Amino acid sequence: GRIIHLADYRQTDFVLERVDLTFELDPTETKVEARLIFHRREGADPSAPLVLDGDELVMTSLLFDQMEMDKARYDATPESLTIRDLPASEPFEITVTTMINPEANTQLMGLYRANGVYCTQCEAEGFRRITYFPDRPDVLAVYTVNIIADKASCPLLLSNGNFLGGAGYGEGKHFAAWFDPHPKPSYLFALVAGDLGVVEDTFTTMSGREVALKIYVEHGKEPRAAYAMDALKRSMKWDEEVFGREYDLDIFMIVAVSDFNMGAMENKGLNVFNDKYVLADPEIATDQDYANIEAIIAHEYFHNWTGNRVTCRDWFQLCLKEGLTVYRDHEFSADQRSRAVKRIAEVRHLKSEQFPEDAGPLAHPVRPTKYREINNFYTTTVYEKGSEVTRMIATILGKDGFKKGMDLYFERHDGDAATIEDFVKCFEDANGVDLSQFSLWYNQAGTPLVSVSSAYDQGKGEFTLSLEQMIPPTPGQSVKEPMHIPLRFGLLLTDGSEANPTAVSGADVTGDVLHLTERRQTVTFSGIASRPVVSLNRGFSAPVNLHFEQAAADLAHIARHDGDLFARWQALNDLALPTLVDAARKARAGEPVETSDVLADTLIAIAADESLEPAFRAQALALPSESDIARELGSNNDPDAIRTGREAVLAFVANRDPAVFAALFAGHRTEGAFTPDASGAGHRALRNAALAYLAVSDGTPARAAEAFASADNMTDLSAALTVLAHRFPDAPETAKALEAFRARFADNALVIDKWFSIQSTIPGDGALERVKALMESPLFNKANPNRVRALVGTFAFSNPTGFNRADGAGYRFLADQILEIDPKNPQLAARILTSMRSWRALEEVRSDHARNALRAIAAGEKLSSDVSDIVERMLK
Ligand code: B3K
Ligand code: ZN
Repeated sequence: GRIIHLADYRQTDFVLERVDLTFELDPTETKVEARLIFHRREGADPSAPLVLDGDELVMTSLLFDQMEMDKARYDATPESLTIRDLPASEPFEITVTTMINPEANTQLMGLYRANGVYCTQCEAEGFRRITYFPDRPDVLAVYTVNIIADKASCPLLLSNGNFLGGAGYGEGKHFAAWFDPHPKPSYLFALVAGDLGVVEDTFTTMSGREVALKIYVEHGKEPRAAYAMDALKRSMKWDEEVFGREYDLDIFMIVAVSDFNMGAMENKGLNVFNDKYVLADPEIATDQDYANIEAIIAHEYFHNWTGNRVTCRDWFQLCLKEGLTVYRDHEFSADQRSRAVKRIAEVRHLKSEQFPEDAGPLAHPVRPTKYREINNFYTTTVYEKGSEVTRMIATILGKDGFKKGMDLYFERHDGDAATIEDFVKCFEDANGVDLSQFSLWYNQAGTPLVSVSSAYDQGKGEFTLSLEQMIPPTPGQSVKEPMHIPLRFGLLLTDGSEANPTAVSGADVTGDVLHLTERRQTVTFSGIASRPVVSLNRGFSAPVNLHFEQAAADLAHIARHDGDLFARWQALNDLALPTLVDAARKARAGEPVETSDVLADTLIAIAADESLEPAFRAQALALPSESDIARELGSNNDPDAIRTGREAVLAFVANRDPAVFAALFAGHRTEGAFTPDASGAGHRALRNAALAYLAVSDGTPARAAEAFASADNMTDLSAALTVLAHRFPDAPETAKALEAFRARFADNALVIDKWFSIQSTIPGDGALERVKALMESPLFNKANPNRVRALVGTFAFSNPTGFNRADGAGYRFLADQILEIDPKNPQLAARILTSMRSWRALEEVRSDHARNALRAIAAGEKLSSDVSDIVERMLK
């Protein structure tokens, strides 16, 4: 495919005034009639042709102002429709009819049919698989949609906006008409038809309008949509209270489908969801599932303003809607749950997913300047780093300043297709500030490294911090400018209180935020009576790597005494990481691993501290992961040595004081009816964290088997099964539990996905054979994206030792899978392939095998542009 550049953006020559679509649905021969009214844009070239996008389209008729179009005036190929000799200024009407085959659409882009349900996915460029269209986000129009379908198999006919009416249509068919008064780009179009159950509710908006809420699920699963409905109502309320945003249609619908390439999609008034993010009850869903549902329901709902009312001018601006909307869903979840615990989870995720992306061959700016395949830019950089950039704006401007900027953004750009510059300008104008240096965060890829050293002068009562920033080179960007890095901080004294400097020089410090803006800065704090311990980058105010050699005792001090709970977790993490890195190095060299008393004792003290919330203590107990250690090591990685070292440290902690873990395990069992709230989830998380340590000190599966047998909810059940499978893969107790789990949930696809994931992440050399055997299971279904992700995706992304086997068999297996999946579902294939994004950081034997596997993929015949784009960037 050809490379698209941001710099080449230009407006369309024609303005689309309105769209009327009529669908005659049929599993293999669906007829789509699109009536499009255009006029030439003022000032546009009067001879320019109209060029519409298509993708695998078959056109059966073309009318110009209701009359058959002269063949000499157009060219139609499956990829485009070009029409010439069009009026200079007056409006004209094009009616184009296409025939499409929803059953054969295994890409799950455009209109497809899975499990008897017709459904669409149009973002980013799926609408062009339905009809010829100016399929780009800056073309906004009002849509009317007529749907005609078989009444028995499709009693339900849905599209965006408000329902206009429906009736019988003869021959067992019926029709429904929908009208969406809000101009929208084609990527927000949706159609759903089928036979589904519904859960209904209402929401009264802040101005007193009643909105009908409907969640459609498979018949019989209605009770499992209750939590999603509750989350939706809380989201609607929160967006009114916090962002002043009210819903704007009479109806809001969510449809849950089981075959979906992603999490969910924010189509106007008609969100389509992967059912994994809708369906829950205590028997089938873990606390994590509930938290995900809450976050994704909120995210898609929040898009109604950040994405739909204000959309993106072009796909380079994707973070305008995604980064901002992730920020909004993060804030929502923080308000619904424990803010500090939520932040810890976000930072863990950012570091384990985004930091590696930013450090490898797929690194790109939050706002890229070029792409070959836009589907490959729905990345953790655009989403999660994009959210962090928005968070930094809020940190720099403060709560009120941020709110003023957001209000101006909605006021100025409602109905627009906007850019990042438009967005940033609103914050500048509303606050009278200059954010030009800050804007580098959108344009420079790579995680900044901030190196810090400190000195204390007792005589002068002065404390100095020397800071230096370095932004590593990334593909296409070798030289970087210094950025504006806002670092929240505190100066902790020995008694746990905070020092209040009488003066600060060398940097702009506002409140508790230090603004690092130069390449090198030395900051002096005066009036400090005794040596303070710096708690830096509190709340992870900037998404950077810090190199700050703080003494273990200082980190332990922060971990035990900081007033900021997040900072306590971060200090614990900083305390653990060097020990784990050293352990990995020793294991690699075949030397005995050194453990750390300070680390173990600090961890255990926090775990046992009943004054702290259990969810926080559970997070504290989770040592940095194998991939965290790999990232810290940076290069020449041996995943086996990393695991061996980490296991030794973990065993040391487990055996330090097993009585503490036993007490936590016994004391935090949730009794009575299950509720998915954050507090119950915290108790379960702490109990299950303790169980994982106890399995190590016990050395036998008995306790986990007992926990499995007595679990009365999916969180405890799957946690016990994970401990059994990962710690005692060959024990008869494990085989028995896995079989009991399979038998009990065989007819529940979402739970069987867990059964596959738990087994695909069992560490060690046997993993690949296990995964291959599971692929032969009658429960495996390679046509279902959730199932493929659960088994193949989870193996490649989350089983470092199993996947990165020294003989390269894991990579060869993945290459075969990618080549098999790609012709059917390129997006799924490309996404799973990104699991190899850190291959260059592996030691030589493994990286050679990985390169060969990537080359085998690159040599594949008829690769999709999705996979070839990823594999070529990875090999570059
Ligand atoms: N906007 C969609 C993602 C679409 C992905 C297209 N490949 C879901 C979301 O971010 O809310
Ligand atoms: Zn989104």
